[in-house]
Amino acid sequence: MEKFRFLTSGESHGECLTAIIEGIPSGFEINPDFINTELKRRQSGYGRGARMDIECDTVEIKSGVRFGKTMGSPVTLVIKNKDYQNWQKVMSIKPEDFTEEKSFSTCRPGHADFAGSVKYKTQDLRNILERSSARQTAVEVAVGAVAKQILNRFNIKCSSKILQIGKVTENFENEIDRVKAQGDTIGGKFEVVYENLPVGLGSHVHWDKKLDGKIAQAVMSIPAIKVVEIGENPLGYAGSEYHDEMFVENGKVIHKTNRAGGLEGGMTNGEPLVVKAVMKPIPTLIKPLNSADIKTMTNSEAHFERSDTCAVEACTVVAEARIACVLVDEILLKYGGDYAEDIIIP
Ligand code: EPS
Repeated sequence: MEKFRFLTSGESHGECLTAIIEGIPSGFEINPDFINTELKRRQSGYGRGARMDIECDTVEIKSGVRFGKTMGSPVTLVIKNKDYQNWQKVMSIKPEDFTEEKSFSTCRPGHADFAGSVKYKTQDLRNILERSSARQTAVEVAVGAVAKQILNRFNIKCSSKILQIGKVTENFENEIDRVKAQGDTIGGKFEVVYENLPVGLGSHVHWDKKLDGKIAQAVMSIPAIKVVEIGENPLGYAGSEYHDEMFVENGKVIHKTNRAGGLEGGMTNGEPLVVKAVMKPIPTLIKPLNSADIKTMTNSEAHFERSDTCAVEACTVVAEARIACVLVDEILLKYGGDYAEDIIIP
């Protein structure tokens, strides 16, 4: 992202999560209540774990907003980890506080533990878990909630729904209960839709400017995502069945179907943007899988810490947020502007 950029920091059991957003023009209304509503959405959903009973994610806006509006300067967001009070010793920055409490060396298959331990040369997998945990997505949702408030000015609206949990397309809660009773976890498929986008966001001229590619990267890099689709999966369709025919109605070009999911040639085509994604089952399992202990180099059972049975609902909120950030960036790239009124979408 070139115009709307952000960096995040923070560990799952550290003091707080932080984001600095750069590139927001002045004059956009930012309401922290809306950010907190989004944070609550991420925390809820059937199948979440015990950590969500501890946290009550609330944003603190530390810079860049004055009297309810952006100032053009970087916006800093902070979310405190309530659980930090139970982890202060384990997460201390002081060398004299060294402890092996909560350290572990048996990798969780499917998580970042093994590759992270080799890459960052540590036998204490706590150092990898802390940043690879999906806890990080809380502050990303806060950033996305800022982006959504920018999109709101242009009447660009978002919705999402769960399509599938495991193999089940209805009665999601029953399926989550069934899996939970077995000490297991389950993934699923969801859909995010953005409506009222102008035609021509993105570009066909270079691979790295194509909006489908940018969205795929933004969604694919959410923890546990393995598949991203735009519109209908074309497998099995003939060309005549798949492509959305065009018509002119009331002097406007329209599509009566939207199998392309609102993107043609890497650009928005005026139809709703439809993004679907598949989340794998969370890899932190109560009933551990066979794994390797990288300290003793012996076969061992994977590390278990409390976990969610299913976080697909939370993941839809994270995907909404990631896509919102990409869309704001595209709008700023196409229409420019240093203050809100300066940005006019024809
Ligand atoms: C999460 C917080 C984490 C996990 C979960 C997501 O908290 P804790 O590790 O203290 O239980 O509940 O992350 C994972 C299960 C994972 O594998 O990354 C959150 O805030 O969403």
